[in-house]
Amino acid sequence: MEKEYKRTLITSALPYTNGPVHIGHLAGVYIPADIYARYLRLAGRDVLFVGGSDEHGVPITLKARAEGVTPQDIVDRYHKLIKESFEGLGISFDIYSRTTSKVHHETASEFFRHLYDKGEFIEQSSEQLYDPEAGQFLADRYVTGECPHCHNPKAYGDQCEACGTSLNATDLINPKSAISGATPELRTTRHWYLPLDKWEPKLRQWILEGHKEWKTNVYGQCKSWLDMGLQPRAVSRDLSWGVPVPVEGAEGKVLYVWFDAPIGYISNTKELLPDSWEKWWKDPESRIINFIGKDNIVFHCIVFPAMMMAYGDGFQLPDNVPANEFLNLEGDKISTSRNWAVWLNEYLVDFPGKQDVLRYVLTANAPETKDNDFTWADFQARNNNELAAILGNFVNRVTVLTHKYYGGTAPAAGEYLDIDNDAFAEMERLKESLTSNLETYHFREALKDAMGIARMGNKYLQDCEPWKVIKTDPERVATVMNVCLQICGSLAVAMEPFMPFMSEKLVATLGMDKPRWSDIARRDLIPVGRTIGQPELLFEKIDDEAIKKQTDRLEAIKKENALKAWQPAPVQAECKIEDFEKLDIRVGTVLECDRVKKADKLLVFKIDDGTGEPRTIVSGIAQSYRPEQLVGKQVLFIANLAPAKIRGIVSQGMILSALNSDGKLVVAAPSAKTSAGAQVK
Ligand code: B3M
Ligand code: ZN
Repeated sequence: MEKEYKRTLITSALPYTNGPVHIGHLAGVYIPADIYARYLRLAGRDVLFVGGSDEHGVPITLKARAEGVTPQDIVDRYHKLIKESFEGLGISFDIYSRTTSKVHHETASEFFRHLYDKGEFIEQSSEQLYDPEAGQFLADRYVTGECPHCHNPKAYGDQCEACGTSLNATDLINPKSAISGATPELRTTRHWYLPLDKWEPKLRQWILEGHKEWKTNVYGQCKSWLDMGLQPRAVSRDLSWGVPVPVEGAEGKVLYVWFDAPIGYISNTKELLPDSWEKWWKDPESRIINFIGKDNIVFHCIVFPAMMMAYGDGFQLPDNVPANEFLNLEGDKISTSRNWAVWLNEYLVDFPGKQDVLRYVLTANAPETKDNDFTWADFQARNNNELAAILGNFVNRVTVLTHKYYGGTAPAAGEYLDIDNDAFAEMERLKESLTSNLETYHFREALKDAMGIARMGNKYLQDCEPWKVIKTDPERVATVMNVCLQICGSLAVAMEPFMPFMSEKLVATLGMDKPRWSDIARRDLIPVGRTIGQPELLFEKIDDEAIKKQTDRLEAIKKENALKAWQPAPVQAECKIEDFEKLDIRVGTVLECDRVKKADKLLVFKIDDGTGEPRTIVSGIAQSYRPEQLVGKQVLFIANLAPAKIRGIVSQGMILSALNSDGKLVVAAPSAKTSAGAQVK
């Protein structure tokens, strides 16, 4: 039998405030955490759901530098944006605070100081990369270079995103400063290290023996870390942005962002409950669940637990860390720096009132066991074919018929037939499966169960055909409609964790009290005589135009990114002046220009080359120019190229053009009107 806990503390990873949150964050962390919190609350359990912004770390200072503002400006901007958009999506945090708060600085500082006083750190000097131009040490993302493992040329000083390896800045091949571009030099500096190796046996015991029930991706990553052997890890940095190291002689040093950020969970609990926070962290009858993405596993399962073990004083380790894999967007990795994302704040503007649709799609397609892909086509299909056609349609038919037959008052059920009893039994079965999937963090499956209630309702209604039976057996119809209303009521409860906005509407339409989990599958949830509100559409169809707007935007970003990534081709092997002089390049004026039939790349030109006899040239630039754009223009052409037959036309030369970064050809031309036939020297 699973242990019954008195209370559950749910945390969700603290997003960095260097950009807005996107669908990857939502699908991986915030929606699952919110579903779980909402479910536990409905089930009457004592829950605390803690979130907040992670406002330290190098990416924030780099962004500030790039914009010429202070790091505080950056975190203020994104903290506000992120907090508001979470609210907009109905993420039901009990507190959403930030790591620049006073409480957090004090808490993190005290945490470090306590470990320091207990002698839990190793103090060590080492050689670190230093930027002589910027006059500072280069921690983490301040350096880029080649990954020593996979040779990705753009690895960061703390991690290679291509192969996922976590790195030390000094591991990089050909390191470059992200501040000045300078090649860093090595200088000696002193730091504090947490000896993870000291905690290895305890961590092994706790995870590998004690938590075999963890998700395989989480358990597997922990096991491979532990099997590789743990090393001491530096917990301070030579930076100015962060929580200052609270030790004498540590000027210019701050806590490593991954040391202070998880303490943020504690600080935020403390900020909300200054007098009773400890019971959530230290009472063995409480349990802690950390919702995170897969790139955060090591910090939550190894580093933070080691910090807590070192701290002692009854701090409990997480009971589970249900980390998700990654969500891709239209087949490509989501990336803040490449703007390849669907941003929550923009979604809320583009699709007002459709928060539940995003919540639904991201849950139905959640990357629980493997990376998954979000596409706008799937988003539209799930809205139109599932939410509107199944769930919305069922509720709508039931409310319409209740108004039509009973003036909007819930009718009494007569004697139940098998089909009615089966409907309740099926709901009971779905409720059980739904509950057990929620308890074990299988939210995709849980959502399928909840949708199963709507599918079942549709089928029941279809099988019972009240619109036919009403003519012959109105009493039977009263029973059927009563059962249908109970199914609607159950849906309002079962869907609440996933789609709270639609649930709230449905609860109001059905005149229900505050829903409780135990209400699902009840036969008397909607009592006889209850006034049912007017039918309203829970989900509208989403049309192609709205989807095209989104895919066009992504298309434009893709082009922009290709442009940014463009680099000139390497310079060809050296040639002699004599080689160049062999080419006779001249100015010509375009007299005529036409498409070449059945060749979509070719244009055929008549060029005035000054001889009085028009010259014919075929050129492969039809995808960059329409013929009429070129008539009357001057071009440069090679006059002494051996004639060649192209599509039956003899081409006497070649028009010069440059291949632009956007893939289009641009015709080379003299900068001022020039005599036809003039030679380029
Ligand atoms: N800010 C990393 C991230 O957003 C980090 C999480 C901190 S959780 C304590 O991926
Ligand atoms: Zn790599």
